[in-house]
Amino acid sequence: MIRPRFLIPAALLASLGGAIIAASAEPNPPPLSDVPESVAHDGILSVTLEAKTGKTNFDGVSVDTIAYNGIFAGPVLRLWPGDKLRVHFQNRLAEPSNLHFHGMQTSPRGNSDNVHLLVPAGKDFDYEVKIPRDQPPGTYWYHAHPHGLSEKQVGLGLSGALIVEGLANRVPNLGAVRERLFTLKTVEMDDSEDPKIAEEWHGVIATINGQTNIEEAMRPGEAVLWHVGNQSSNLAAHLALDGHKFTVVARDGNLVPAPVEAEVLDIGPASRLDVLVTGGAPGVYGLVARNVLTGQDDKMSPNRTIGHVTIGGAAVSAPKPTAPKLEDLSQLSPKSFRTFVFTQSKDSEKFFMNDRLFDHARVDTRVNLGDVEDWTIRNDSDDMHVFHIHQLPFQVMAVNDKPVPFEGLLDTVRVPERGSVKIRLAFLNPDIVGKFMYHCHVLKHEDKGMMQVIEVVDPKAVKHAGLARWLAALVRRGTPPDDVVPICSAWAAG
Ligand SMILES: [Cu+2]
Repeated sequence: MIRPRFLIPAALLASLGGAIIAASAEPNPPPLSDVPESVAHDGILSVTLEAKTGKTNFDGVSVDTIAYNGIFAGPVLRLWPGDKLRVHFQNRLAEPSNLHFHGMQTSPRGNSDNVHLLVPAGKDFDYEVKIPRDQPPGTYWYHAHPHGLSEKQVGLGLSGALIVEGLANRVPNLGAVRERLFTLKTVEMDDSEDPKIAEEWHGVIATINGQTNIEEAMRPGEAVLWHVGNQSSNLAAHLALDGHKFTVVARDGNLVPAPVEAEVLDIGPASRLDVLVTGGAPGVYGLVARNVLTGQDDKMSPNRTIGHVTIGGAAVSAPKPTAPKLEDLSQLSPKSFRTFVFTQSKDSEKFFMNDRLFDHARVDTRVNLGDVEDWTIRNDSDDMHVFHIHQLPFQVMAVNDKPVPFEGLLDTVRVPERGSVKIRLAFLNPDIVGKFMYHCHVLKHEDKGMMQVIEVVDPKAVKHAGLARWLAALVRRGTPPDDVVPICSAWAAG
């Protein structure tokens, strides 16, 4: 068994990280993991995130990484729906970076969740993100999103978990449960220079909460709510716990209409699952990352053990969660239908959506606020592509043209190779007016072009902005302009 030799006591880590990111002196809820956390108080979470290069030790192997506040797993941010998140971002890299708050149904404008904005090397920037009151509680994350640099920056560590509190209260009959966080990150390595990495990991280091071997404990019969997120740049995660099944209660922060049992958690890059784990008979069980081919010769394994769960102590009885009542977008009627096709060049150097490469200055799709649309995302390749849209979740209506029953909303979905998914999007939230992105969340594909810009336009605001400009020009020149001001000009400066 591989045991990490670099474990820093949790209390020391917390004191190191806490000194940098502590939000308040008020007592915090129980920690979700050994990763330093910052918890909102009185409706505000103020943190400093410093992006800088450094070294991280994985099982005795020192690897060049990039992290926030020196924490490879990423400082954990915890807040409630309706809270304000203030991030003082310090870019101490030799290249631009920025922040995206993945899954937040918030404004894409100004200093909110605006990935059009780049923070130059060496500069600071203050983000302020209003978490909507109706943001579904659950597991989200924040990460670097500079086009062309995303794969590298996220892949070396620039991400962290963002927990919107209150999920357990929304699952009927669940009651109070212990909650734990499992942030999955894979570091893809060129291992040719380090024989030790080649022997043990063969180019892929799979970690949970920044460690190559975590130790968890629970009681027989105890139900624990695990928040599991895959923050890898490119690789899907397949997580299994020997001798146990998971009960999925939410995906991408959105409750599922009925709890679903799973033996393996299949989590594409950027996806999250909130699952209940119920402790079985006393014993030690392996936490296994499946289908991550690592090691060489006799160390070669497609199933790498990256942790253990020890079950012991007095048995307790687990609650039986029941189905929540959820909104189903199939009740809505789509007004427009669009198709987006993922393709790539033969040398895999260019990745296209509808034959276009990303251009931040171009708006590819305009949608009116209040509209409901059905989008068909087609994957005309043999590669894994994962569709993600910022600012709003969607409902999968069909896979490979076959209608699927309602399974809750998602913000990220895998598009089958040589197949398609049809999704329904309801652009109803006035906060999301503005320009934002949809893209493949395999970040090497996004960096090489597989991303587009959507603008959600409020027709009323356009009318008013147009009228204001018309009046201003009339006063200035005595003649009215013949065009209408697009809404984006109202916030471009802000
Ligand atoms: Cu892709």
